[in-house]
Formats: sequence, C-alpha cells, structure tokens
Amino acid sequence: MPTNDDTVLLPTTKSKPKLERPKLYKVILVNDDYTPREFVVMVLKSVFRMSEEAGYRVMLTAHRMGTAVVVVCAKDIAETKSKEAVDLAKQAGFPLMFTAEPEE
Ligand code: TYC
Repeated sequence: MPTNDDTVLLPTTKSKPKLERPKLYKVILVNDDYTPREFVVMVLKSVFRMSEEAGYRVMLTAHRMGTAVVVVCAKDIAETKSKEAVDLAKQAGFPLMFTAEPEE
C-alpha cells in the first residue's frame, strides 16, 4: 500500500539515448581531360599519403571509369582533404576535382 501522500513512484522509462555511429564520407576523385596524370598522382601522394603505386592505381581508375574512391573517413577529414587537393590543383591551374560524399 503506497504511503507518502499516496504518491506512487513508477519506474522511470527514460530510453537510453542511442549513440549513432557518425556517418563515414567517401572522398571521390573525378576525371577530367586536362590535368596531367603525374599531377593527379602527386596530389594523391602529398594530400592523402598514398604510395606511388596506390596513387597511380586510383588515378588510373578515375581516368578509365570517370571517378574513383580515394579514401573513406570522418566527414571533417574528408572535406578538409578534398579542399586541400582542389586548392593545390587550382594553384597549378588544373580543373582537378575531388568531392566528399556520405556513404550509404
Ligand atoms: N584524364 C587525365 C589525362 O588523360 C588524367 C586524369 C586522371 C585526370 C584522373 C583526372 O581524376 C583524374 N591527362
């Protein structure tokens, strides 16, 4: 029988806030007709710390297929690196494009 002025204490039903895993982002390399292959590989090596071989493979995939995934990482890193890479190309006068997009 409840005491304390008939106040019934019910168990709280607060649901635990679900900590969703932050979405991962893909950095995409886009092909164009003007940027030299060696420049693309240089950018992949300097901005994304790829080896010559890995950089060459990713460059060739974009060249043949139109686009290639460079790396999958956190949003802020994907956006910062894409911008760094595009800025390097702009400074050199090339239209090279990198984009960052969320993974499905
Ligand atoms: N298609 C360019 C050329 O033939 C090379 C290139 C490859 C440019 C990949 C961009 O994302 C790229 N010079």
